[in-house]
Amino acid sequence: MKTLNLGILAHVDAGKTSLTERLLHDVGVLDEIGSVDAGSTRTDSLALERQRGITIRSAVVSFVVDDVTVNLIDTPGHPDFIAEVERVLGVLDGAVLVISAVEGVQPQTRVLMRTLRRLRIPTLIFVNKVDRAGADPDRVLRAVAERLTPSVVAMASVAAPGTRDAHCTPYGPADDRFTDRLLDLLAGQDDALLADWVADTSALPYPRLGRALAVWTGRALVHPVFAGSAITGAGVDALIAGITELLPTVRGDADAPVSGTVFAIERGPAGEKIALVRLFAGTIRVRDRIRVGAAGAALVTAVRVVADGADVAAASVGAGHIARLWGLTEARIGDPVGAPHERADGDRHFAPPTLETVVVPARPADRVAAHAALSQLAEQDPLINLRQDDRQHEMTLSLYGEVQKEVIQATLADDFGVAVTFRESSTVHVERVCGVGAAVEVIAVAPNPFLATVGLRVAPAPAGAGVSFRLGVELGSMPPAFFAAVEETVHRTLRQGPHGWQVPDCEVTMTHAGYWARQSHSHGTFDKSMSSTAGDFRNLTPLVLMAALTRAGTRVHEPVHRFRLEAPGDILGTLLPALARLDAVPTNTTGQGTSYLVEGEIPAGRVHALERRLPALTRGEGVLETAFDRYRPVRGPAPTRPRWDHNPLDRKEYLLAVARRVVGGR
Ligand SMILES: Nc1nc2c(ncn2[C@@H]2O[C@H](COP(=O)(O)OP(=O)(O)OP(=O)(O)O)[C@@H](O)[C@H]2O)c(=O)[nH]1
Ligand SMILES: [Mg+2]
Repeated sequence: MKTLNLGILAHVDAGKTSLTERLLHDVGVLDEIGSVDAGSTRTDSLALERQRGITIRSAVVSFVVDDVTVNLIDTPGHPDFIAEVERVLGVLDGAVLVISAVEGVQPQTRVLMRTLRRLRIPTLIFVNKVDRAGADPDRVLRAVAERLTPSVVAMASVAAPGTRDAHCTPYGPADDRFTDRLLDLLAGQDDALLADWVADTSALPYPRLGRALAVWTGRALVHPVFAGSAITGAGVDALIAGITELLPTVRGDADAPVSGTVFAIERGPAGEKIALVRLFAGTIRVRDRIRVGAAGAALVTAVRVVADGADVAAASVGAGHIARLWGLTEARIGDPVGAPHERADGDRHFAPPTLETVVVPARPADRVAAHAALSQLAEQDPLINLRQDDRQHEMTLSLYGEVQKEVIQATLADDFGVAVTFRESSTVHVERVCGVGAAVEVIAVAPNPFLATVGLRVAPAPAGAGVSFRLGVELGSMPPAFFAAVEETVHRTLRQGPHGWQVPDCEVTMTHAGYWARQSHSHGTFDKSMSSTAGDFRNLTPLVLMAALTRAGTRVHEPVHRFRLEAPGDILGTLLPALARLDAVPTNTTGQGTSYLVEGEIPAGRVHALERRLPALTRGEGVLETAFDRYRPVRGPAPTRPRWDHNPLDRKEYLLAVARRVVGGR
């Protein structure tokens, strides 16, 4: 049996969950079709999802069409839950990108499509809601070609769009205009096809075009566009055929060594940890011991797979599939299972959270319980990045937005019985390195209190490049454990640069290294005052790195979103000054009949204020979409963030270390 792990992605409310439900129904898994509005769908199963009518967690369901098992992952569309999408990207063989025929291409759609194309994930586009008033599939198709990618071809025509009777007819071999469009698109990619066509312009048989379409769709260079309605079912047959015929299925080698990846963590009814694993190769059986991440081998105590819409116990799971595994108590999201797989890249695909907030338990006595509960949530959602301030004992979370905050608050109350409030969210800035800077501290040379020589040079790196650590000294000049301590500490220290913000991208080169070899007292015990330890390197590295960073100079940058705001035309005179007061800068304003479309940039920290004021500003008629765009240098004085961690620039701690060293015999 072939397998296809398929993600359904889209902007919020495009109809992903409704489409998932429709697909499950049309392939015969569900007799009764559930509805998002009634809170009865298969994939929006959390109580909160049902109450709010939005998807919060990704959910996996499964069905079989012909000889293909499709594991379908319904993802959330709200930008606050983009981390859920991030985690499933690494396990997808293909995707359906849903776009509403009414709202059209949104900033979030562009973010998703850009990422799907960059990762070369074969993607079909589905223009949904053709039955809803205002649906205009042709306009959406043009917007797709202009704003997402020109490499698209419409696969069906829509009659009576915008009415309950809207229906879709797939194009076929008899439709010359369709085959011409196909040929145009494919000949741009496929040299052999082009050569055959040039040789005989009338004789390319349709099956050949169909095969070429599948090949280039499979390479994520061409995107067939389907249309229909998740609610009426129009056009869904053609989409199902497209999924099985145009997206590449996998047949992993079940006899190869085990190789997979953990892409989600859940908790079972008894609080036990459940790892969702995509297996690329090999077979995992109950009672197998398998290696997970850095934690070593663990015993698999149970396996459950999704099959035909249900979650069932299984004795094993084979290559290509997705399973829930019990027993992997140390597993974390992103961990390789068995041998690492080439697709497990561990890279960030979307921007990190741009807000943070302090969590305050309603009753001070709940602090420990709140921390334990948040730690469990952080395990399921590593990007919330829970941390505790060493001094104030405050708990801080990173967030994508206010809806995520409300969801965390409700989850803590409902699932853990802990009531919390949040301080007002603040913006997470980043620091970018301006120039090149170097610093060095030499062993036994004052004021260096540590038994280590560390020299570091920092240099800027392009946005998104990450932190790279290189050795400018001989690898053999020191024990590997000391180099590892320096490298680890470099990454840790860069979480807070000179202004207290993360330095996400820079090049760090170790220019000097030195240590004192292990010495023993005459009676044979280890003499700490004469022998370097990894701790010396861990303590010295932040001091040297911060000195180098300060010399290189860093500039604080703030996150900015792109916004798209539709508003009634007559209020433009009051809207634009109001936007200016929120630091929003319109870059484009276009009239659309009686309404206006304003596009522009707004600092991430002002998005929530704009959302709050929108109803009053636009008589409740405004529609706002925003998505993270980039970081830009802050204007005016750079905001600083207090240190939550060991402070490498803290004079007092530094002097204490010197004193300890003196007392310790140096
Ligand atoms: N008329 C019409 N309404 C639809 C269609 N698909 C979805 N809807 C409605 O649109 C709303 C959102 O649908 P969902 O399926 O929850 O959308 P979603 O993309 O899963 O939303 P999130 O997961 O929260 O991003 C619901 O009220 C649906 O009933 C459609 O094809 N036609
Ligand atoms: Mg949904």
